[in-house]
Amino acid sequence: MDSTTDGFARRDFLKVAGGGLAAALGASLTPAASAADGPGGHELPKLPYDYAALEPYYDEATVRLHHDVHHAGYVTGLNAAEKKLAAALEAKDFSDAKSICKALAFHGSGHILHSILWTNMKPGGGGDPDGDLAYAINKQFGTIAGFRDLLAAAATAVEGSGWGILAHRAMDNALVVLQAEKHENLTQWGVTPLLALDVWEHAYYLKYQNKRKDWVQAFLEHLVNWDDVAGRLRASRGRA
Ligand code: MN3
Repeated sequence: MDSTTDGFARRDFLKVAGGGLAAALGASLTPAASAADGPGGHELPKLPYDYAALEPYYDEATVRLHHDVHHAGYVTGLNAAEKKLAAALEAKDFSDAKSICKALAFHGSGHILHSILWTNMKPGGGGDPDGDLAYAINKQFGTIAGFRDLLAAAATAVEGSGWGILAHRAMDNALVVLQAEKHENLTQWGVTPLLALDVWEHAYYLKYQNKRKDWVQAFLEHLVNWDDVAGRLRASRGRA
């Protein structure tokens, strides 16, 4: 399937699926649940490659734990929060509204960003983006190298657990580089994440120990799937 055909198929699916989370998950991942499935129906997406496929830059043991335990935990947490919300609406009892909303933000954002992360990587990834994505990056940040250094610096410098993010801001068709602390803090309203680089210790500690910068470099040099990032940009522009 060439990328153009793939892009159309994804866009058609998104039109059908609708729903906020489906739209947020974006181009490359078929969301397991949309708003129509009701509260608590989210499922852990399958990896688009084998657990060991990203070796030696991303080790099998970390990928297994990261996907099967950590990402799964966010799906469970999001489903639990949605069920609590449904119960609160049913009972007209909103005394837990604060904790429910916090859980929706934390676990929902964790599920969304990890779903993007898996398709943002591929065996034999890395190199430079091309086509429309490269044009957009050059226009926004001056050079590809400058953008890469900015994203690496932002991701490496996240305070505590979080992410380095490249996002599309549909309001003015701009690209923005953001940090996320945890999964949900420091975002800018109205952006769609295109590239999500996980810098929680669980993402890299088994292999890279305390060398977060080495993980960030390995991700950008050997793992990132620019075709997926470009597909997400096309999809976000298509929704604008
Ligand atoms: Mn993670």
